[in-house]
Amino acid sequence: MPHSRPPRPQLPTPRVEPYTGPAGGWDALRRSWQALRDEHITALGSKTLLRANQPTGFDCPGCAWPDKNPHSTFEFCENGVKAVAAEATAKRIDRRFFAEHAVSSLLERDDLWLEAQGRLTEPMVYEPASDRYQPIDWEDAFALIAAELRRLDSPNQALFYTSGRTSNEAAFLYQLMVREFGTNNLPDCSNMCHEPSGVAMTEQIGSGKGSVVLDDFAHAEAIFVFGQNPGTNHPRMLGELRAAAKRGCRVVVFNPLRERGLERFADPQSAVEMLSGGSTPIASHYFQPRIGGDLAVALGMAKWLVEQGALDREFIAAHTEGFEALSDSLAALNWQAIEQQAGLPRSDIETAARILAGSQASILCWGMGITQHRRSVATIQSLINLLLLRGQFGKPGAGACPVRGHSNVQGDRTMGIYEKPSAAFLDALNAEFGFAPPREHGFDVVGAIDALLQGKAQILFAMGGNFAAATPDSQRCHAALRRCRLTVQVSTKLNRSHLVHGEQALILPCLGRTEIDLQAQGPQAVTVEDSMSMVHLSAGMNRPASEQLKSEPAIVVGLAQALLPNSRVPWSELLADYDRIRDRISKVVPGFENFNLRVHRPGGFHLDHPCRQRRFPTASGKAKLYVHDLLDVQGVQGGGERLGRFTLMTVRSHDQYNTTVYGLDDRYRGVNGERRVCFIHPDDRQALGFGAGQRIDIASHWHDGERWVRDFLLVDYDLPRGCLASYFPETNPLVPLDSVAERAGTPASKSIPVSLHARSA
Ligand SMILES: Nc1nc2c(c(=O)[nH]1)N[C@H]1C(S)=C(S)[C@@H](COP(=O)(O)OP(=O)(O)OC[C@H]3O[C@@H](n4cnc5c(=O)[nH]c(N)nc54)[C@H](O)[C@@H]3O)O[C@H]1N2
Ligand SMILES: Nc1nc2c(c(=O)[nH]1)N[C@H]1C(S)=C(S)[C@@H](COP(=O)(O)OP(=O)(O)OC[C@H]3O[C@@H](n4cnc5c(=O)[nH]c(N)nc54)[C@H](O)[C@@H]3O)O[C@H]1N2
Ligand SMILES: [Mo]
Repeated sequence: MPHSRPPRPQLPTPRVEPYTGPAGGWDALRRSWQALRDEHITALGSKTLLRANQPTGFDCPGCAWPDKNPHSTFEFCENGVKAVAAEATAKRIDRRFFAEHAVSSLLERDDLWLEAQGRLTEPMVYEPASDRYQPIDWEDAFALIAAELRRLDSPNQALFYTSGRTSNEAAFLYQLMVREFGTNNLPDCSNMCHEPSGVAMTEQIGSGKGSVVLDDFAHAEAIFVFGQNPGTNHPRMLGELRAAAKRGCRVVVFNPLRERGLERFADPQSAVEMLSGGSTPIASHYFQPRIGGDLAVALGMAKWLVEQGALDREFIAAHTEGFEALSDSLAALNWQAIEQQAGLPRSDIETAARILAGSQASILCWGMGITQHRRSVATIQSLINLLLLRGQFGKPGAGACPVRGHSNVQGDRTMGIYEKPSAAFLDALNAEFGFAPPREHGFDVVGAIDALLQGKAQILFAMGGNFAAATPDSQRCHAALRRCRLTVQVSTKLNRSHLVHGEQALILPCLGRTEIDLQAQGPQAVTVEDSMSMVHLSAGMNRPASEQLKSEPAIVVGLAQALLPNSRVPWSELLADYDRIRDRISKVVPGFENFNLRVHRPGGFHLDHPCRQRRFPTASGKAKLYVHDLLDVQGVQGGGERLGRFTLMTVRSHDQYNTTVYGLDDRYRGVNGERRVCFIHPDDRQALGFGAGQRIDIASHWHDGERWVRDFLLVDYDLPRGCLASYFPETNPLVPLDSVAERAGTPASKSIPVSLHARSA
């Protein structure tokens, strides 16, 4: 029945019951096995996993947490298994699938169903008459894109998005092609993720990257974890936290929501824990501020440190500037305002400050709970102030640790995937390749959507990712995509961005990390950079999902040759042997000297971080103590609970990788068989007159009107009053396009002002 509407999927009845076990443990192993079985790859999958994060294997396509060195045999976790299984799946989507399903019918399917169809196998082009994707030759696809790009009035009318799985080699070639074409429009997933960390730290300490290495976790006396859920998103980090907790290191958590993984963990890699049924408590202190309350927490902690004189005066004098102004502004702050904004009593904030003061080696980790707010840059700079006041740079066991998301998101930036490249980077490109790269800065993700809506851009080319689902304000973003003259998606799996497309649309299927990448000079390895600036090789060993797949570098080269016939870049030569790409990288990107030599050593190499030597490459050569005030937080919060207004944070469940939905369960939060849930404090629910398990609609409130999502299940949860949590991407329609982090442009998807409403019949 090719033309009929899809049958309504048989959804299991949602089941909500609090999860009382530890994170990890046998449940994690069971769910890993199930993931392999669901993808029909129990044998291949197990073989594949033994090569995950090994010196001669591939880099896990899951998160950016670094590998242990020396490596253990099993360098993966439950959610790494899901990511690998999703890529190595035995399921395939071929031309018959696309012939059978019109795009309009696929649009009615949910993300779980789209993902479950399997790997894309050949290039496809959209045919409006039949509303279907049809096969197209690679050469024709490249010619079509090149022709459309050349038709533009200006290269700045094209947008080139990147998601963070793209390798260093592919990213370097990609930005090279885009800049030779003539634009810096290189928005990326970072814009929605750790952009505020980069902005804040570059201004403050002269480097946008984290300063710690994995080994520091073994030397820390206190580890602070702000706004991050490692049990789900960086499970291997729990191994580090567990070891630290076991030797008495304080683990201090700030998170509005009680996250199981931060409370207890049974390490599947520990035979003793697994066989004895034991587990290890992780957090020594678990504080639940209100959403967005971290700025007040950081200011309160700093106020206490200064007032108690618990300072590293030598470090402050030698390496920082701005102490007087900071201490004056902290003295003027009153505790009542701090407590009110933080949603925590003064005593809690002082307890945390006392732990910091008593620790000679402190690490500060943070994730999306800190970056996806209007005042995230101010919050991060206020948190880094704490490290500076205590001299926590340039010694073992201390430093800043923004925990990155995608496995190579940090490397992509290093390779020049950035809409605001530095002059020095562009000069180096110019010197090496002999063309004048454009100097005008380009659009970030939010700017790109805006440019499409205003008709300033007409073409979107996406190297991976899922632009239509990951971005804010879904309705406006979809309108923007539909206005495009051409959308091109380089992808491994079917997703919403193939269905919400431009007038013309292409799907270009590519190899994944686990697959053999065969080029003219033989099988190739790529490189990636993890969250702690370790650069290492990654080589797949599975047969590609289809003979027609191309590697990302091959796709860039194919397009570059069609688009830039007079280019002096020897594209085919570079593609034949990725060592040659790395040689070019070593001439353009600082820190990559002798790249091939160093990266072929087992474990790769570490990119120097100046702050580890107490060098702060800011204009003055000193780290800056920043003054930020508490103003406006209340406004940002959307009015407070008394007005029936709540602040909603959009988070990940345990069964998803960003927009890729693997299943409908969120084990550690006790939710099964449902993703349209809204976590709420039981007293708030009762005050609104709603029953437990009632379904409601959610409206967000912004200066330009209301946005709605409907039919969400209310789930009682341990989080502060006035705060709500739901999953992304289901709630992305609620995030206003212009509600972004100040100076970083990151959508404020963790602080959406909303109200809850009974379902209209
Ligand atoms: N399995 C899996 N792994 C992943 C991903 C995935 O989707 N699935 N995504 C990858 C990517 S791209 C990224 S960026 C990372 C994301 O990893 P995380 O940063 O852990 O991302 P979130 O799930 O968004 O969770 C944010 C946490 O912040 C808390 N939070 C929200 N608002 C606030 C606040 O105002 N203050 C504080 N203190 N806490 C707050 C939430 O309760 C939640 O625990 O994970 C990466 N790894
Ligand atoms: N409301 C809300 N929105 C958010 C967030 C949030 O917390 N709340 N988080 C934000 C964050 S932190 C991020 S990083 C973004 C993520 O945004 P994106 O990076 O754009 O999204 P993903 O879901 O990671 O992309 C998944 C798709 O990538 C493709 N893919 C997978 N592997 C490969 C590969 O090796 N090569 C290629 N070419 N394609 C591949 C597959 O087709 C898959 O469908 O979302 C952001 N959006
Ligand atoms: Mo991310």
